[in-house]
Amino acid sequence: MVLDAIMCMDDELENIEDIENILGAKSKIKIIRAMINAEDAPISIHYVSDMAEVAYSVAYRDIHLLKDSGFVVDDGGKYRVNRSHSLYLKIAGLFSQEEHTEGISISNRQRKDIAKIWEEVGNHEKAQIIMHHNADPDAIGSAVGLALLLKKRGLRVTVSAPLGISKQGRRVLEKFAFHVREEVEKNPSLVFIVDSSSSEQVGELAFRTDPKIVLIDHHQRGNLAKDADFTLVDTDAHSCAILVYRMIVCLGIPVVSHAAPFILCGIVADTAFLRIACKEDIDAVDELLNYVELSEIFDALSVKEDISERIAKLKVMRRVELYRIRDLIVAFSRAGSFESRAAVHIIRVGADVAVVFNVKKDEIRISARVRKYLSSDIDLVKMLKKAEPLIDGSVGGHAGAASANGRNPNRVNEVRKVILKSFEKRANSVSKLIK
Ligand SMILES: [Mn+2]
Repeated sequence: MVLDAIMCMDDELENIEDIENILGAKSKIKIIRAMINAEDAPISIHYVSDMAEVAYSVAYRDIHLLKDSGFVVDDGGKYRVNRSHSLYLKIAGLFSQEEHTEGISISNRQRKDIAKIWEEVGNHEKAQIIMHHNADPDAIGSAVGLALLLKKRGLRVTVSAPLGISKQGRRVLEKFAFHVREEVEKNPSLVFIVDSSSSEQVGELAFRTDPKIVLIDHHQRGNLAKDADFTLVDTDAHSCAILVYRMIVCLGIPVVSHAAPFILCGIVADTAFLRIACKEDIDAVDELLNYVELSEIFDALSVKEDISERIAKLKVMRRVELYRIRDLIVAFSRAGSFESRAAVHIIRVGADVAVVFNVKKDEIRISARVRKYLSSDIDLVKMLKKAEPLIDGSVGGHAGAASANGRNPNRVNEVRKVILKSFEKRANSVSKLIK
């Protein structure tokens, strides 16, 4: 009777999790696994409960339920799996597929997706890989890793960024020397799209042929997933590069030494320099660091700002006006552009609250930031709201990062006073630190 549900869904069973979902209890899976591992030998309930690491009472209950459904047979007070049961081969097959490779666990569903893609690759002589607009290190890491994998299979591969490459991306390509083109092949037979979910991200692809499309991505499924012929999509993956790494591991193709710097750049960049990395990411990094130094990766990902950006930041610092309210440092400044980035910069240098004005002839933009640990305490949206009538405009954003736009640029001094007044609750004296 427990297996009735499995029977109904026989065609859809792809992995152990599917059976778990139907049975609803992990204990039954453990028991079936223990009994299949015992092969033909009839075993006692005690033995099953030991092997499956479940309580005796649970083993007793589950074995009797499994017996009722015919999957387990009573053999003189001991029990064994019924090998002639219609689901036996299917379930035993699923268990034998559970395996781990080099610390990376790849689900059966993904193994199947990878196998299907690899089978299709065998029908082609060349491949076109496409990255999203302003291609970042993860797009590049996955595209190059994939390119090396396909080249090893004997395909001619073109990697293209039709809508440009980010500054960081360009640095990765220069440092580790890989050539990416802007143009996309007109007559491809096989196209891979990486790290993208919607067609807007890759632009219009005017193929003259009707190529097979393969999508490899870690974002929520968008229209690209719908239109693709094959997909390898895992929205839990932190990077697209780790999906390509899974492909390499799963297929056992020896390209890791060449692909390592690129895949590492993708993993490191998309995990915010490993701050949000999971065990799988760290295991992959551990393996890949056999081929390249981590400092090389960090160096490739650190982008030097151009001179105009640095001058703009320094000018903003020169115009800073500081106020001290007990232990709080509040900074005001002016910028001709990039006021939000200027506010972030002032916080980084040491202020607790930064407000930057961009005053134009008949327009004003205000950007405010607060140090992260204070954002539950200080609500910048509320703070700027009080200035709305003064600037004849409106406020948007979040407690920790807000901005305001207005049509009246002439009352900046009053705006500053209103903002400082909002800190009065904290202290009865506000002292200006530096003129
Ligand atoms: Mn990504």
